[in-house]
Amino acid sequence: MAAINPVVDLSLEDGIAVITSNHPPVNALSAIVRDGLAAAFDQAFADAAVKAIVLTCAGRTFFAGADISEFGKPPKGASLHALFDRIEAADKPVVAAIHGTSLGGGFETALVCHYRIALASAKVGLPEVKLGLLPGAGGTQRLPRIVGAARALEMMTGGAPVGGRQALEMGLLDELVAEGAELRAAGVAFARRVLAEQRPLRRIRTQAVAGATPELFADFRKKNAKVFRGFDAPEAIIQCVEAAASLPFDEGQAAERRLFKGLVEGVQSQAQRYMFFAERAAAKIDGLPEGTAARPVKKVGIIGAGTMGGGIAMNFLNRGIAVTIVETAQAALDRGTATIRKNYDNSAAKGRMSAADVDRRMGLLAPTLELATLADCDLIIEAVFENMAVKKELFARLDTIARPGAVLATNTSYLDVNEIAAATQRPQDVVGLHFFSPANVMKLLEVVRGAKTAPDVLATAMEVGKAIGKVAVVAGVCHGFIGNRMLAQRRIQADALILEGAMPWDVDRVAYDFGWPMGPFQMSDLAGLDIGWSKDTSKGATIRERLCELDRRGQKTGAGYYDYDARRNRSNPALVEKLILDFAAEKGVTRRRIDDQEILERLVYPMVNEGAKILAEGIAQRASDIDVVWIYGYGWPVYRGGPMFYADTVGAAEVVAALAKHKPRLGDGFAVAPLLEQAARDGRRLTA
Ligand code: 3H9
Repeated sequence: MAAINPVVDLSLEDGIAVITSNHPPVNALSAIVRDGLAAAFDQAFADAAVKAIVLTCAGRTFFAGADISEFGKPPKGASLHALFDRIEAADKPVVAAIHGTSLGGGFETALVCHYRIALASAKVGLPEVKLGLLPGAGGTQRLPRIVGAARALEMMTGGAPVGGRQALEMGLLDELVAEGAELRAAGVAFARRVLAEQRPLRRIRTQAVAGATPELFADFRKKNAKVFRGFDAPEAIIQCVEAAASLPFDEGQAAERRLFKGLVEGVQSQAQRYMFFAERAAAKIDGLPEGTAARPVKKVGIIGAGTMGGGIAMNFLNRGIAVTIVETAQAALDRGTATIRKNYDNSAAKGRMSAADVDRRMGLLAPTLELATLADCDLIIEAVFENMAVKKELFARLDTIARPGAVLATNTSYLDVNEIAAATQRPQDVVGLHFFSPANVMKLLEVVRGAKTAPDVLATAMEVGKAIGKVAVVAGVCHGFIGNRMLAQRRIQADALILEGAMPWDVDRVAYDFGWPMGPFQMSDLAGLDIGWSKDTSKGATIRERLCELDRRGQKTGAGYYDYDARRNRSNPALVEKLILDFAAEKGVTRRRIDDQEILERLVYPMVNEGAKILAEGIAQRASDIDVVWIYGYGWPVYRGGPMFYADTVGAAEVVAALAKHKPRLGDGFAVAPLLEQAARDGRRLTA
């Protein structure tokens, strides 16, 4: 074996050249890899003794794509496009031998080879859309030539990879290699067969695109309008497939390159690439001693079988982890258990799982009224009423029940985790696990680190999050942690805006157009306006309270800020408009016209400001963690990269100037965060 460079090797096995890349962790096609591949292919093409070439990778995977960290930087190293042109045009067969995840540019590399074989466990796909990109190395032109226009559109705008067997059926692969077999040897044997049988050199570029009709594209756009809303990449991908179907290959590829360039230089892809790394950075905990091992979690206890407790339980049941769920009354326990079953039955009815899957999950659930049953649990999560006294009493009892070393978690959304921990004799074992509703769906998990939380408890919380498919972010103790503390700022401004002159639907429209799935008032209607409200104590001190007093308590009562029909279609009631106008008059507020720009600035910038405080106080470890919280917990549009990244795209100076302009209206005690002011003064970014 001869080293071409530190990451690429070339070896010759009786007329077959094997080119191997070994660039951990995922064989991204970085400059050094491209340089090595270009030189290795040069050598193999020039060597008369080489009759065929096998391209393979060492380590955990075949090329997982272009090196994302190189985008946006000055180009260096050999060109991928030039390399691809030479491989495809070669007069010797080139076989890609794939294992692991062959994605994006990695799969495009395989697509320029004349043949592709893969381990059955391999996955292949073009996920660039998730980075706000399109497959920019010929993928948009080659994929439809293999799988047809319709399937190519689905695959590239969805971004999900397909497994080996399915890829074989779709014609993306020529042969599957049995698991356990040696892939390199299989590649060499395959190449020999190609030579022996004098198989033609298959160049995908010469094939036609099947099934591309004008209606297909029109229907596809229409069908997906809601999912694609706000994103640039899906439309660019559709245009590439149209080009593949209507233009000669080289012209189609030129269109692809032009559209790729537009995306890669645009702010959306910058934001989505930033989020790729932000999500991975969030898993890293500052100040954790090296080698801190998580505690094993095989059995979980959950206290509270309400919406939250039930949703949390489902996460574990889905992963085959046994759950004991505790309630105080049989009726509540039965209701909670029935809801879990109903959710699973609904999934089964939609074909997402089998009846046996439902039974398996329900078989792992042990409902009980006895708190003492939790004695053998490794992790106990409290999801009861949001009341400090109740939680403290519960944790004091848990202290006497839980086995030594069990992790005791609270799902509180706002309360002081240190105070809850202090109710036990083992504050080091207490941590916050803040799930977001619906807890079985939302990806975010805020892991709240108490002052005394032990390092291995924190590590356990992060591991558990990963095991149940969540994106876990560490937060420090404060009222509302990262997400809800910032949300409160948006809430304050939304309420002020409707008092000063806007209507709820104006505010919601601006929020929706910004990219949120819904605005603050729609969100309130969905959650219920009566959270924390009671008829007996209501003082009618806010618009929300007045709505509750009219039994307009949100969607559940068919009315809130909006009216809802039986199908939950919204309309803007004159009654609410009058209620707001009367309320404002009563408070002596002279209403004025508020433009959309002011609405947007007042919804978003106070959140950014709070984020800067959260960062300065060390409540969040890094600015990107705040963005991860907002993307995964609150539907912040990922193409805007989270509030802190968004502020950087606007510029800290501009944010500070807008806050100064609105200051008289931002509420008593509103102060610009020193960190934000500093960034504005120094022209620095908030995110790295
Ligand atoms: C593209 O190809 C464009 C072309 O069409 C056009 C070109 C002209 N680059 O996720 P993990 C790092 S766009 C750089 O934790 P897993 C990652 O940051 C690309 N770095 O592992 C992490 O670093 P750290 C299309 C990358 O086993 C480490 O590797 N391809 C890249 O859970 C481990 O990653 C994609 O979008 C990369 N491409 O999952 C695939 N990929 O340890 C993106 C990973 O410092 N990658 N890293 O935190 C993935 O989906 C997953 O990483 C993968 C492995 C499934 C491969």
